[in-house]
Amino acid sequence: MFTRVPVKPVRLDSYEGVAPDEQLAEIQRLSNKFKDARVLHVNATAFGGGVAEILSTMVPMMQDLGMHAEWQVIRGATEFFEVTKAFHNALQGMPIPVTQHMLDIYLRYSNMNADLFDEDYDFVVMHDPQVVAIRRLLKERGAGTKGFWIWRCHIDLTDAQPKVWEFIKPYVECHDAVIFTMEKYVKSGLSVRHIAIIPPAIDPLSPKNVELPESTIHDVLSRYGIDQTRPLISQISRYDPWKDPLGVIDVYRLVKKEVPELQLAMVATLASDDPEGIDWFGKTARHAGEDPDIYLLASTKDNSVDVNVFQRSSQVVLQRSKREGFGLVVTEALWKGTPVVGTSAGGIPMQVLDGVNGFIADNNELAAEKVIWLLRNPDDRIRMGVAGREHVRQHFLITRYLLDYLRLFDKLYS
Ligand code: UPG
Repeated sequence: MFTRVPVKPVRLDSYEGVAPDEQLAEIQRLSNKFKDARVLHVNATAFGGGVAEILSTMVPMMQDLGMHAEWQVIRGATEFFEVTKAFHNALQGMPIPVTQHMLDIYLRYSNMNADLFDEDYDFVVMHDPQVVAIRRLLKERGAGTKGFWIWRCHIDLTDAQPKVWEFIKPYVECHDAVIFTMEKYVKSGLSVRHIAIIPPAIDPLSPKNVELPESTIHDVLSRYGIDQTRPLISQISRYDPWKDPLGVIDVYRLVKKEVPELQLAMVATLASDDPEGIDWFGKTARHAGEDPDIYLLASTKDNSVDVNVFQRSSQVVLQRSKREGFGLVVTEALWKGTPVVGTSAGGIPMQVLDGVNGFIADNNELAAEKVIWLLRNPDDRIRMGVAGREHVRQHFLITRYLLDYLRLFDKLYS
């Protein structure tokens, strides 16, 4: 066994009246086929980042449907996570060198993790490149052959560096199905039995997304010293080159020329599988300089309520990503009725409908112009916020995501 992650129970009937009725009915109908199914989700970190966020709800939801669902994380040390972060960057298109030594480290840890796999499941869902090799390594030993194995790719592969993609491709192809967030991430020549396109989703009832009392909002903002009488914009994202934290500050500076009372909050966790986080935090802090209106937060523990507060009390949320598989932070902000000024990276335009619930702006000048417009037009901001929440309700709630998984399980069974 890898390391089991405990999850808090979730009841599906509590989503009645929040998620669309037809989704809930279809989940109940399909799940009858999978009562008692043994399902294992495996990823690299129990905390920090989008995958952990999704699994903390998806796994207990499956349990509530009667499945024996579990979440486990693989074991690894810094040298392994440095390599997997380099893979992640190369797969998102960064031209970084990948050496034989790095491939050796990757395979050594993957083999070590394969040694830990000792039970059979009906469905095993492996999340992201950190865990992609394990199935094939098991097969080579004549193990891990029971059940259906699914590889779930959370990242934007559009410009994947060929060397790294070609390295992982045979491992990907050892799965019975692969899930991508968008059609455009499917690499040509990939040979697997099932390819499913499933965008991720958020849990509307988690502490990160529920409505909050005014007193909580007030307390959190006061704790960080935010002036609640002045405008606030924020970006909630790991300190990571793909999230362009320096660009966020540049946009803020452009807006501040027109709106001098503006404040900026950047809110992040430091994930255990992301060794670059600290360096990028330092770079961001140096770029921010001495500006007292820039608030840089970096948490090493769950800060869901803080995230909730910043997403709902900012007038505008920024998402300046250069690559973004999907961007749960965008979904979360839209769900709270806050317009988002995003880029056209990856999954952002699926969520931010330009001029409807926010704006797509790829350069900093245009982004600043859109932020200024939103700050100066509160009625339009509210109208856009309502549209954003409804867009998420229809397409990006966890119930739809669960349903898509059940549909894939069903396809694999038949
Ligand atoms: N988060 C916190 N605290 C913070 C900052 C972030 O809890 O201080 C959460 C955030 O609320 C969100 C998650 O971390 O729930 C971040 O998810 P996301 O915005 O999706 O980014 P990544 O961590 O980079 O997740 C990867 C992909 C992303 C995709 C996600 C799920 O990069 O594009 O949406 O996986 O497929």
